Amino acid sequence: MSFITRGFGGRSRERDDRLPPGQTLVHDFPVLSAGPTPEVDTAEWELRIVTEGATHRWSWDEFNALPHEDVSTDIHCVTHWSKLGTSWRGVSLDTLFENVESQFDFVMAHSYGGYTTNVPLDELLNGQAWVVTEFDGEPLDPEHGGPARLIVPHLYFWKSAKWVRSLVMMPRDDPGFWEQNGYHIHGDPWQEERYW
Ligand SMILES: Nc1nc2c(c(=O)[nH]1)N[C@H]1C(S)=C(S)[C@@H](COP(=O)(O)O)O[C@H]1N2
Ligand SMILES: [Mo]
Repeated sequence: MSFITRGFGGRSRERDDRLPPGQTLVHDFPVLSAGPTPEVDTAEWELRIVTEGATHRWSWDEFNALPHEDVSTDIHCVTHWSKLGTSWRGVSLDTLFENVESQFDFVMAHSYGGYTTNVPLDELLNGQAWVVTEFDGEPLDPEHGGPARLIVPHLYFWKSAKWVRSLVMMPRDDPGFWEQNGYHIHGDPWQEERYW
């Protein structure tokens, strides 16, 4: 699978295997934001997980004391760009959800600034999603979601809420901001779940 056939003018088999249908590679890092970049002060910042019974909260210091992981992953934007092998550092949602109990199966991610996006809980667990504070070994740029953003790299990148503030458990898969505006409820790039 990871065998690379690369020659003069040839194509990389590995690259082709990693590029979902309809996507084009980029080497820069485009910024896509529906509104202005919110100013988020880490002294005031908190991350919350809200269930039907409890609110779990982490201050910036508490969050930084959690076990962190380095994540290398491909990302795919619905506007047709993909970026391979991006490097992030943050806390796995498996860690954040360790002591969280809920009967609900769906999550709405809410951001500072008001953005929302919905994801089924089982697509955030088992090493599929992180709240990250670093990109390429540096603190995450505010325009890319700093101080902290969600990444859910196996889904189109609009599911990766920048400036994430809370993860709210929901009984149904209610649509978030882009999902209410015509984007697919699920967003798998390999199935081209772009719009609906
Ligand atoms: N809070 C918030 N998160 C967001 C967005 C946004 O507008 N606001 N845009 C989404 C979209 S459509 C994409 S493609 C990615 C872009 O992330 P980037 O600007 O770091 O490339 O962020 C996603 N997360
Ligand atoms: Mo996007």
